[in-house]
This record gives sequence, C-alpha cells and structure tokens, in this order.
Amino acid sequence: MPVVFFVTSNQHKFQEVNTIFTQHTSIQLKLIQKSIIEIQSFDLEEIAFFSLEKCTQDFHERPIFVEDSGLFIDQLNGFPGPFSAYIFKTIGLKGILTLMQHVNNREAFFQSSIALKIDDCIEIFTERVKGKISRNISESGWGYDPIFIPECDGIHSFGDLGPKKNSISHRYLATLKLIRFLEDHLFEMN
Ligand code: ITT
Repeated sequence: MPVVFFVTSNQHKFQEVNTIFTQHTSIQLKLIQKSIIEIQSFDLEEIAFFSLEKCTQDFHERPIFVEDSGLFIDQLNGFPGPFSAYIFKTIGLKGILTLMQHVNNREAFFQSSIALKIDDCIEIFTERVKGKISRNISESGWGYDPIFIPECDGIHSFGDLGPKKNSISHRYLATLKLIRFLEDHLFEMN
C-alpha cells in the first residue's frame, strides 16, 4: 500500500489526520515528528509552502506534507491567525476571551492549509470552517477547540463535540482534498 509522510510536532493534528486517513483511504500515514520552521507571513498557504520547502531539504521521503492552521477572529482583524500557536502559548484562551469581552460580533473561522510535495511538484489544499467565539471556555478539546463553536452546530464548541469535530473541521475538509488528490495520483501511477 502507498505511504505518505506527515511532518508535525503536534500530536493532536497527527491523530486527527490519521483517523481521517484510516476512515477514508487505504493509503498509510507515517509521522515524522519534528518542529517546523515557519516564515512570518499573514498567509497560511505561504507559511505551509515554505515550511515544506525547508522540510524537504532535511527529509527525502515522498510524498510528504505539512499542515499550517489557525483561528481568525473577524473583530480582531483576523488575529491570532498565523500567530495562533504563539498566542495560544502566551495569552492563551483566557487572553482571547478578555480581548473579546465587549465584542458582540463573535464570528471567526478556522483555516487548514496543507502543502504536499509529490515528485517535484508542490500542491496546496486549503479549507475553512466558520463559527463563533464562545463566551466561556469548555472543558474538553485541545488548542482553541474549547472556545470555537462551529456554525453547523451553533451550540457546542469543537471541544464539546468530541470525535464529531473530526468529521466537520477545517482539517477534515482539507485532508479529504489531500486524500482525493493522492488517490488519483498514486493509484494512477501503479
Ligand atoms: P506544527 O508542528 O504542525 O506546526 P503547531 O501546533 O505549531 O504544529 P500550527 O503552527 O499550525 O501548529 O499552529 C496552529 C495552532 O492553532 C495550534 O498550535 C493550535 O493552538 C491552533 N489550532 C489549529 N488547529 C486547531 C484545531 O483543530 N483545534 C484547536 N486548535 C487548533
């Protein structure tokens, strides 16, 4: 069976993507656990592209991909966006809710951008999921999951949705695009 390599330092991301692979394809996913060097940019696709370029200098496995993701809050002009990982580690969820204390428009979206290297080509797959920032921090979930309520549910946070998150999320939709591309490409070659 074909194998594809995913470079990430984030176990949650890997588990989510691995579950999607297991449910939707016979292509196997292998983890390369490594912190990724990211350029400064407002554009997640550009960050993913350059992270992949850097990774492929160190790792020669193919096909290989990285995923860059972030939470973009409308009333904060897209903040934390490309700085999501840093902001999570510094001001955290409480800090975000404090910034949003007097904000009534709580619309936001999550974005996932996957950059894949296959042969000598780089392909980018991006998806977004709209939702709202909650007023409270729910108990379950990782990263921003406890404060993001997806539009398609409207009540529960990603954290509260448990495994259901992984059938509606930004990462799920982008990973499905990746799988469709890989299947077309890898099975056509055999
Ligand atoms: P990599 O090694 O793959 O880069 P990372 O954790 O640094 O892992 P990102 O640079 O893509 O990942 O940063 C995205 C941050 O956004 C991540 O640390 C989380 O805090 C948050 N995030 C992204 N997707 C999320 C999701 O589905 N649920 C909750 N938080 C998420």
